[in-house]
Amino acid sequence: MIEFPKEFLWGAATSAYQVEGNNMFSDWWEWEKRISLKHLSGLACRHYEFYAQDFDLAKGLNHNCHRLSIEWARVEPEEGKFSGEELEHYRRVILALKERGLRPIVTLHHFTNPIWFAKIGAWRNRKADKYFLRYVEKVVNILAGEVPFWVTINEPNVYAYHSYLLGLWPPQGKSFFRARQVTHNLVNAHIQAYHLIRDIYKKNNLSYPKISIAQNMQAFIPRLPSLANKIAVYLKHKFYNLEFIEKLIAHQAIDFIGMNYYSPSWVGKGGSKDDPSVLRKNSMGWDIYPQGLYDLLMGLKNYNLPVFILENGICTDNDALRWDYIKEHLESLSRAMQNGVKILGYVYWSLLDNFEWDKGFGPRFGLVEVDYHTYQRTIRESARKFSEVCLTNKL
Ligand code: IFM
Repeated sequence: MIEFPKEFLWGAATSAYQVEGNNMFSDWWEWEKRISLKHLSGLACRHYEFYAQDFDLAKGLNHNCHRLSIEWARVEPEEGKFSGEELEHYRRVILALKERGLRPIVTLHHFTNPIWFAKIGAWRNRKADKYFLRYVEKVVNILAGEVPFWVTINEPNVYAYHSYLLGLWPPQGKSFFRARQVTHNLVNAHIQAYHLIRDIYKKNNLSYPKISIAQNMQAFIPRLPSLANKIAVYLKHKFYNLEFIEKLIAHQAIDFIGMNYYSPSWVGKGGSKDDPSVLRKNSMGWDIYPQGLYDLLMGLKNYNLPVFILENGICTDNDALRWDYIKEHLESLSRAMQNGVKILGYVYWSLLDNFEWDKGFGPRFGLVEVDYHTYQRTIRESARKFSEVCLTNKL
């Protein structure tokens, strides 16, 4: 039996655009329609209306924290014009979490932008950080004191690659230079937001919250252990997984390492003794490799910062596999803890089935199933098993 520390944080995550519905001032909304995406986000899970019921479910599942994001485009639908009503909505949302004993982990940017910001070049604009900071200031002024964990930017590496290098997400850029420029601007925006958030807490005599990003990390594995493959693995790990985090550490603008882990990534040519074809897969074809979580966590030990798993999850129609996935990743996590890695908590992606970006509503990541015709929620068996771990701190 594995035991986790008493103060360990357990929860699940969502992001505004993927669950709220009707985010019509966001760049994704406009883009989905323009390119005629097969499945439009539309009403998503109607979480904007049903957040209280959804938090009841999380509480009933013994979660003690919850991660969500604020939709910038709702709060600032037109440049410089902030919506008091939407700010008040998010204040109610955060209070609803707290009333249920769920500690809020709040993300300020999770892939989507206001349309007006997209029109001026979004994160390529030289003043992107200034626009972002103005929004951050409004939100944090309203929520300071209620939020113990802030995540400024979700998966900056995924965002930069998908939107500016691979051409998959709006604005469908395909330029290495642009992806680097955006990464640079995101780093700057985070550093300033970090200090701004702390200043606001200080001004209000509040103890400092913990601030980070949620960094997507992949376990890079060489197909054959050749020197060339090992060098490629080293470089990918350095630039994809660590670069952003290291810059924030160098600027002392990070309190913990927020980590999102899903799967490994095979590097180089040739066969492998861990042949990817023998690994189990999620419904989008990503390999399942819990050892990768352990390896990555051990690699973070030298930074001397606590780690918070802010996303780990599986899309599958096989709920027994979902539980195996959770259990095996928790085993890896516990092994890393026994070997000296300090871990604050584990947040499963996602509380609800939701809009999986360009893949639409097909992939089912939820602990809770969503019927997209009736919007009825049904708790999955894996959620109940996970809830036992959350209650007892034992696996
Ligand atoms: O759904 C996404 C989420 O928005 C960011 N992290 C990965 C998840 C699964 O692809």
